[in-house]
Amino acid sequence: MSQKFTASAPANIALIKYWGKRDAKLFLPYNSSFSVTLGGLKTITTVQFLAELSQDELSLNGSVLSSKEKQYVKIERFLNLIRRRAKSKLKARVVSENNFPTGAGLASSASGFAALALAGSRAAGLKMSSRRLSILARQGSGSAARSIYGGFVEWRRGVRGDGLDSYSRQVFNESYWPEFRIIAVTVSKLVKAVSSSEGMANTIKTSPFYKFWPKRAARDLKVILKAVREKKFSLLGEIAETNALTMHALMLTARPPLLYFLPATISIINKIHELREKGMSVYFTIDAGPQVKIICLEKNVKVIRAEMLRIHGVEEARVCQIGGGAKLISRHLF
Ligand code: 2P0
Repeated sequence: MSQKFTASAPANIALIKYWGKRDAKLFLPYNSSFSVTLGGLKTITTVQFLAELSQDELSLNGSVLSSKEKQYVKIERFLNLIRRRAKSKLKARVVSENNFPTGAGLASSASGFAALALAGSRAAGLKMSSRRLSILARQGSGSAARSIYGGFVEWRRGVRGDGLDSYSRQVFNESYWPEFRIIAVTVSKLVKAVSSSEGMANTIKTSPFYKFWPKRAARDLKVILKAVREKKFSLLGEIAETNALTMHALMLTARPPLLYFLPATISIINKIHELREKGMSVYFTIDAGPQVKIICLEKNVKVIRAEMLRIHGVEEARVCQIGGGAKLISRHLF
């Protein structure tokens, strides 16, 4: 029997998107990406390896996963990476909970695999550096490589074939920009039809414009790093918004086309542009789903949130500050 470990890991939102794997098995991206860690949205996961188990026992948000489910297979494969490294054959009991509604379109695989990497590696007797944890988490879900750290985070694509140079680093910590806010606006709680993994693969294969993406993302990353360093909020917002729209433009040119927007998504975009025309510094970003994440400053949160809640189809608008990184906690889930 191994010791029980529990980790908490945050969700993150990419300001420069990760879109496309050059190696699908190792989750190696074509481009580096950049995110801000979301305070208050996290996954908590407890892991214990036990001799009495004949197979992994996984429970997510209160329901036990059957070994046939896609999610079970993904997590089992990830636990195998940890077992291989720890030279262990023991099966694990894993209980994991998000403190935000699942299926609400707020990325849960990033926080989920970051928490599992930390709790799982420690439960297996491994003590890994943050860099190693980022490399491990990446192999559960690419964006999880970024959820190891708090604040502003860059995931460098790396160039090696073995992925050992494809990990995240913290650019600035969570106290760097106290006025910075993200408002997560939910327009649909339905689970998306096409997963990010499938969407990426399809875009690479069929969009004639994908070849322009890695270079464009690299240029955007350079500019946004400078904008963060100099605290130029409007420049940061502009680049983030354009980068997200460029990613969606690629998706639209895939065959079959990938359209993640709902009518309310468009209404929100229009409202943000209207507020901007009136002089407010407010921007948005959108992932592979219909929800919108608004990038703004604390002084404008009240007005923006009220405007959002007036839009037909908007279900929720959750205000997030910049959050801290993954950490071990003492309150176990079993
Ligand atoms: C991102 N997304 O940078 C991008 C932008 C969605 C759009 O990372 O296939 O769940 O598991 O590596 O990390 C969501 O995709 O994909 C994502 P996999 P993941 O946040």
